[in-house]
Amino acid sequence: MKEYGLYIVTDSKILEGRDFYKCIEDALKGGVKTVQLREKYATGAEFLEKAIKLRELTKKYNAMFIVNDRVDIAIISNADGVHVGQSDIPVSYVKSIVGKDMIVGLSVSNVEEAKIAKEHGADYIGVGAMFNTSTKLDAKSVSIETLKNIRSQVDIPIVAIGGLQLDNIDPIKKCDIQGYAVISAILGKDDINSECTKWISKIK
Ligand code: TZP
Ligand code: MG
Repeated sequence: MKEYGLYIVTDSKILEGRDFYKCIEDALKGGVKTVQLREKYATGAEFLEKAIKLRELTKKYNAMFIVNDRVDIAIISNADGVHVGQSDIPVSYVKSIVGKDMIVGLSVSNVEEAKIAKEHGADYIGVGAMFNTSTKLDAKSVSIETLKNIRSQVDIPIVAIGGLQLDNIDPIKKCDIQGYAVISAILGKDDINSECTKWISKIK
């Protein structure tokens, strides 16, 4: 099984005009194991171009590449997976389109959604927002208690997301999760590479 590990989710807005591919490559050099392309303001053409380039870049570093929302672009770019939310195409339909070789991730924020995710064939769940975040303003908040309950009741890989910082993840580390998804605490830093190195030693 592939490792989710340190999982970055892209957001060009947070990069504030810095070179997109250099920033992601710095993160990959720093040990990121999964990159999710999530660009809410990109056109279809921009999104596809980024997907094709990130596919190549992630391959070079032996990392997983996951596309947010766009099942079609995940297929065209030969991504390892696609990630959808509660209001996107239901996981069972996504699975029927992408086939068994592509990972499908679903965002959940409670035990019920997590159980349904597994029943419908999700390969992993993104659980959050674990802490306050200004990156996704409509994110529902999830307590550590709920994360523990999801862990004990739903046996698929869990990626925690939302407001994760180097100094707040200790309680999450105790919950036997498989991935740490981060946007601003890594991509918002000047030195992305050295920030990733700190995260890798923190989560191991
Ligand atoms: N889904 C739930 S919270 C979130 C997403 C995409 C944003 C996470 O961003 P940050 O900056 O790591 O809090
Ligand atoms: Mg979505």
